[in-house]
Amino acid sequence: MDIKTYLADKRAKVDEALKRYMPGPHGHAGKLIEAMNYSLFAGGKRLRPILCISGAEAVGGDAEKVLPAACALEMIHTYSLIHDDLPAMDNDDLRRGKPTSHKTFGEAIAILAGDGLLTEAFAILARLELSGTGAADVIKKIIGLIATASGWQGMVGGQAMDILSEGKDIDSSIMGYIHSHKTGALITASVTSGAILGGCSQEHLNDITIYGQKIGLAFQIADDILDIEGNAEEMGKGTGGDSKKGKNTFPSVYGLNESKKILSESIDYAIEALGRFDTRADPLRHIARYISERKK
Ligand code: GRG
Repeated sequence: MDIKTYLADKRAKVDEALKRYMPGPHGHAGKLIEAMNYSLFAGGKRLRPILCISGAEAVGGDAEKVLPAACALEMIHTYSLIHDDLPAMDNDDLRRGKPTSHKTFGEAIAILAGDGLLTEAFAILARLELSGTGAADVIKKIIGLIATASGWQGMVGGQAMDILSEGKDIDSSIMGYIHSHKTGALITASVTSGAILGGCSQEHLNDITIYGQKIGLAFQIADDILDIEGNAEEMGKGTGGDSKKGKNTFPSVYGLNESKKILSESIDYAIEALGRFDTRADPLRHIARYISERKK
């Protein structure tokens, strides 16, 4: 299979569905909706929604049925990027090749656009049963799983620890905590929620959870390496920011060569975890490779 064509095709499907979920600016919330759409449609890779779809397909599920959940995951991810870019956090000017939300709309509207996307995601998830996506107990399970992965036990917890440890020497256990939570938790929840909605067995869910954790780790290492070796224009955001801000990254803790080795081992491990899956999991296998080779 050609992974680039697969990703482009799925990205287009996710974009179409996101447009159905997000109205154009109107009424008194017009400016807020404009800010939500600005970041949502600024050109992300749509990795998390694609993982949700590929996770469902890997266990014989229907891609169309998981589209609403896939869109919700992208909304949560976009909220996290808007808030991460704020002056109180990373203070970044560029995201997805465009001025960040707070640069365009001001800090208050950027915060609220993030809040609006996060809460809308859960409104979409809560309506899944009505759209015929699955049974109530399955939907309840994935709402809990996505909420936990996004909140203090997941992404928000990792982000807090990342900020609290800036400029400090941290050991590998804190480093592992930060990245498995900040980046890994939502990536893992994306692929596992897709698999659950696709009707997977507990055995397959265990395997796919390991796959998610390993590609989540690989994704973060690749991101840290790109901050050193990447091309700012291609990536649509500045590079070199991690070391300027005294951030603890894989290269700063393990060195560049060791980081590349851990990256490659994580990808191999992720693919091995799918040993029990048939060819329907090939997109997941290709996505794992794509993560280590990505340029943006
Ligand atoms: C503010 C609660 C809160 C959390 C922020 C995701 C995150 C947590 C911060 C982003 C910081 C960062 C650059 C992390 C590295 C990995 C990462 C999540 C990169 C951005 O995700 P991509 O590459 O972005 O999937 P696109 O734009 O393609 O969707």
